[in-house]
Amino acid sequence: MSHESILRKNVCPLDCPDTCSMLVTIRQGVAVELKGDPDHPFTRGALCGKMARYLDRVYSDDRLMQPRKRIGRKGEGRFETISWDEALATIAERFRAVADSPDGPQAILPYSYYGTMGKLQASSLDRRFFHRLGASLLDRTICASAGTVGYEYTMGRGRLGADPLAVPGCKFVVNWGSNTVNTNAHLWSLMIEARKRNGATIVTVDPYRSPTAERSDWHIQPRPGTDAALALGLMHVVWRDGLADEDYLARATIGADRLRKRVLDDYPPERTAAITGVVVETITKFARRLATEQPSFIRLNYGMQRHHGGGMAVRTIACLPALIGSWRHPGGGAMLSTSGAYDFDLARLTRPDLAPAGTRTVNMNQLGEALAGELPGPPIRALYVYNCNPAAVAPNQAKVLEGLRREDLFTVVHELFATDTVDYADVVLPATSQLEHVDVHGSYGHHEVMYNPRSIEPRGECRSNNDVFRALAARLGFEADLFPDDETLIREALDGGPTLRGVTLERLKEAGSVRLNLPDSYAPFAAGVFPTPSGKCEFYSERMARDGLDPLPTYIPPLEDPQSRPDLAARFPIQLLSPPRPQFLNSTFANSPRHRSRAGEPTVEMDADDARSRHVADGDRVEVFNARGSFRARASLSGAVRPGVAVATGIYWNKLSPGLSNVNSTTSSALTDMGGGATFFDNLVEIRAAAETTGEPSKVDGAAIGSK
Ligand SMILES: Nc1nc2c(c(=O)[nH]1)N[C@H]1C(S)=C(S)[C@@H](COP(=O)(O)OP(=O)(O)OC[C@H]3O[C@@H](n4cnc5c(=O)[nH]c(N)nc54)[C@H](O)[C@@H]3O)O[C@H]1N2
Ligand SMILES: Nc1nc2c(c(=O)[nH]1)N[C@H]1C(S)=C(S)[C@@H](COP(=O)(O)OP(=O)(O)OC[C@H]3O[C@@H](n4cnc5c(=O)[nH]c(N)nc54)[C@H](O)[C@@H]3O)O[C@H]1N2
Ligand code: SF4
Ligand SMILES: [Mo]
Repeated sequence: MSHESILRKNVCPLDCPDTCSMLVTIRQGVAVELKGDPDHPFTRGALCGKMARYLDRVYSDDRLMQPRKRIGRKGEGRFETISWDEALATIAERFRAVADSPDGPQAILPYSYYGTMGKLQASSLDRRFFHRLGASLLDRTICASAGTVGYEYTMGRGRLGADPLAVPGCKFVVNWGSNTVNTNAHLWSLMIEARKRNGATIVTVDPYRSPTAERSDWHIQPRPGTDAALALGLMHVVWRDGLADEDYLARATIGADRLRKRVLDDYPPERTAAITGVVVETITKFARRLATEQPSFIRLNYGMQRHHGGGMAVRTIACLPALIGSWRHPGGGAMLSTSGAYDFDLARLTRPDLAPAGTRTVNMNQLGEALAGELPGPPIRALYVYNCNPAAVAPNQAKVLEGLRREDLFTVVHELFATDTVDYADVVLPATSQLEHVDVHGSYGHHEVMYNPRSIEPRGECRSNNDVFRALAARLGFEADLFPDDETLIREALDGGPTLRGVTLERLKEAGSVRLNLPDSYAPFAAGVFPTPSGKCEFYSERMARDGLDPLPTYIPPLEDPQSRPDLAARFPIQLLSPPRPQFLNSTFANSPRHRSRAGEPTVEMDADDARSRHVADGDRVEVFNARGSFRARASLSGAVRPGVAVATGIYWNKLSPGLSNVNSTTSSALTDMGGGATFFDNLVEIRAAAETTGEPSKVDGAAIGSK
């Protein structure tokens, strides 16, 4: 038998802006090595520590290998193996029964996010299937929708921004609500290059001394959720001190006079300092350096979006580069996401036209409310979860779990592992890993299109998302031509707009990764033309006025903040942030033994005085709680937060956590000011010392996970 190795290029499927190219060595049908691809222009041969061990995950004994049906109570995780034929027949029969009942097909809810970012396995035949079925639509708001809407009001369609590859040419680099070191590691490398090459200063604006803040030259530590106020204070200094780029302002912006008046009247540094907790000297110095040390670059990320005023915060910060003229330079300006640069034909892939007119939309952040029947429309009687682990990641967890526990709810979960969500399924379907299915990827952190071949055969009886939707469509008698093979879908996706011209499946298969049709030195707003209704950067937005929002940038306080809610803070005085733990990708890897041992137990970082007054010492077990719920963690007094703030990084699985619940038992399902986004970080809690052992987590690698 031949022992020859084959080398394939695959794509990291995770919900991470870097979208790395991976070189996989296959020997006798088995992937034996996986490493970074040095030829990839953005990721340049390096994988992060999480994905370097992806083969452990692909070949894990804990993989779900066959369909299963529930034999225990919901949440217990007891199942027995069934055939695909029985699984598909059961689902088709139940969906048909619900669709034909007086509640109609809208009583069926798909629930997914980006367990894989692949265009095919994340949003193609799944959408066609549920549209054709007439199921409720899902608004996928759990991550990025507040900032997306806020940025687009200001900057226009496509959320275009600075070219990350040009960052090494910058002089002043800001991580604003971004833990770039861990969440966008390859951009961090380019920031370090800017520091080495130009002596660039790296600044991080974050209430938490994150790994990124620690490695930065300057850490600015505002109170959570006050970023818009800080940005308005910066604008005040810029205008007051004559540092605005008047030529760019006149040519490329609309509403500058009104904004100038507002910030000069309402946001003097003293008031800004009182709101943000950042001292006047810091505000002044930050404004002056950002304006004068050009090109300046702002990596705008998700930290500030997970507060009630998150959309307005992103919009407000997005006005800064136009005020100081940094869009003139390659690399200058701001970057939220590069995904809008991809002209994929998404409508053709997902076929929204197949959904009956007037179909209701459910906001995914309100899964608990939806399952409790508190939203308009028919009750949810069937739920189909894929690419997502809502029992662990969705806010207001107690309510979500209460809904998932409903005996009259028919739940399907398609997964690779027996997650917290799987434990509530009636039918569990085993999913393929990224090496076992075909896909095509864009990115939200660079400008390459990438092809992911099937490099190994599916393990066990695993099937890809698209394969399952093809099979279900056939069982329900849907038109076969709506559910073609994956290559046809890739060709349809690529047959899009100008940035994809010349990007073909053949080229992708040959090269693995192809740059979008964009100029090499990409500076989208150098000429001062924006894809907004006015053609300008909209400091004043008529559309916002029409949508009932303040048309000018403003500060919208968090819903749960001692300044805006002293009554609530009297009971729950601590603002809790819960960004990702570096070793996990959301809740992915939280069951992988190596990742877990590196991540350690759940922790909550607290201020030392806050701890002392609660009789808590470093390393003590504590309970973090509010009216919504509680979880357990070890106190860490590392000096990373100010008094009144705490950080519990996640996302741990409930069943693998001490106390059997994670941070989302405390988070709120209130929505952001725009975009219907989640407010995970807008969360007042109290912390108290807890007994050392209460509630043992399930074993990590043994039979206690799920039914195995
Ligand atoms: N290792 C790793 N990488 C990831 C992920 C992961 O789970 N693990 N998740 C991926 C996904 S899905 C996403 S969306 C991105 C998220 O990546 P980022 O955008 O970096 O988001 P977070 O890490 O959630 O938050 C960034 C920082 O914002 C801070 N922050 C919290 N509140 C505020 C605030 O009010 N103002 C400011 N200025 N900062 C605030 C947090 O303390 C945190 O350090 O990362 C992706 N990359
Ligand atoms: N408290 C708090 N909560 C948060 C966040 C936070 O910062 N704090 N972050 C939020 C953010 S930014 C996000 S994006 C969400 C993410 O939440 P999720 O989208 O749920 O992300 P993951 O936890 O990574 O779970 C994805 C699941 O998809 C599965 N999967 C992977 N590939 C496939 C496939 O091909 N097919 C199928 N069927 N399944 C697959 C994986 O095994 C994994 O269990 O969480 C949100 N929740
Ligand atoms: S998680 Fe992000 S950094 Fe890590 S390999 Fe995947 S794309 Fe690259
Ligand atoms: Mo996300």
